[in-house]
Amino acid sequence: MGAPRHETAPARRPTRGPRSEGAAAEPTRPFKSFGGAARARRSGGRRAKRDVAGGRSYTFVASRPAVSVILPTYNEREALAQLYPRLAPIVAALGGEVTVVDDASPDGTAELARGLSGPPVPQVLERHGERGLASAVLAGIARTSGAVVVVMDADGSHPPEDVPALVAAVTSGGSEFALGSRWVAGGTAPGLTPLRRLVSWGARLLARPLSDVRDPMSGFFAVRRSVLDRAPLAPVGYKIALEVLVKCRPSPHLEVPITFRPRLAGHSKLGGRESANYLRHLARLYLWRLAAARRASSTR
Ligand SMILES: Nc1nc2c(ncn2[C@@H]2O[C@H](COP(=O)(O)OP(=O)(O)OP(=O)(O)O)[C@@H](O)[C@H]2O)c(=O)[nH]1
Ligand SMILES: [Mg+2]
Repeated sequence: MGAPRHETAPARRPTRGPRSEGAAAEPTRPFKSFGGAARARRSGGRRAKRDVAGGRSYTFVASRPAVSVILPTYNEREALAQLYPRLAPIVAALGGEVTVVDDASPDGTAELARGLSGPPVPQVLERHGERGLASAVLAGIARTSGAVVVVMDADGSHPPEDVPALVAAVTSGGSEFALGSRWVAGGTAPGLTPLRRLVSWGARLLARPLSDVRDPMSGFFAVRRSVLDRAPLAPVGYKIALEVLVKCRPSPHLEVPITFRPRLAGHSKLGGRESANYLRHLARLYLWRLAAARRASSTR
């Protein structure tokens, strides 16, 4: 078990969508380097170091993790402390890593995260002067290299016990994208109040023409990293899964039933602003779809 890896990012918005495994160019991202390990991840997750001892030469190769789990956090100190001991062994069994992306939470979430033990010990990316779930997730994706990316909330609503099923769906299961879903057979949402159910129903209705999934509002998913390179991702607000579904068109994709739990501790950051962001996001996705249809018909 090594020391916790962490870094601090200055306030700047990522300029591009996430990169796929094997991409060779250096990213134009404003993050301080992790050093050799970071360069190794960016260049495909491999680092060769030669060490000569007693006339013999050894080569050490750090392999790319199979799965990169991204945990965006804002004021989740207490919830993360409860979640991580459940999540870590599950991720370790998958050969994965965890990256916590915290936006300088006043409650000291980043500090707590840096003290979490593994394996895997989480990487902590702390952003200053920037807020936003979507940009936090994209920053986390850009700083990792696992062939499969898992995105989940850090408040315990998304059960870590469901991570293996999502990952299996995109590895051995043959899907490109697997969505943790509350609204397919076997899925439930005891964590939602009647009002939240109603809002969720309306929001799903608005997204219906964009995607055939039953739970486009879900923020719990696994995706093959290569899928994320198909389009520039720039979601407004919370709904990253919908952005990936519409712009990257993963095929086949499937929904895995989950039980959406009440948050373990702390408070929701979902408010009126996020509802407005959702409507803006939907409008952008409809325009994207329209432009894609026009491009397709003009090339015919
Ligand atoms: N880095 C970062 N993470 C955020 C931000 N806003 C929310 N999050 C995290 O994103 C996840 C989802 O946010 P929640 O507040 O739980 O939203 P929600 O799940 O829709 O709402 P509840 O069901 O009421 O919990 C949590 O892990 C939050 O800590 C943000 O601005 N920056
Ligand atoms: Mg939540």
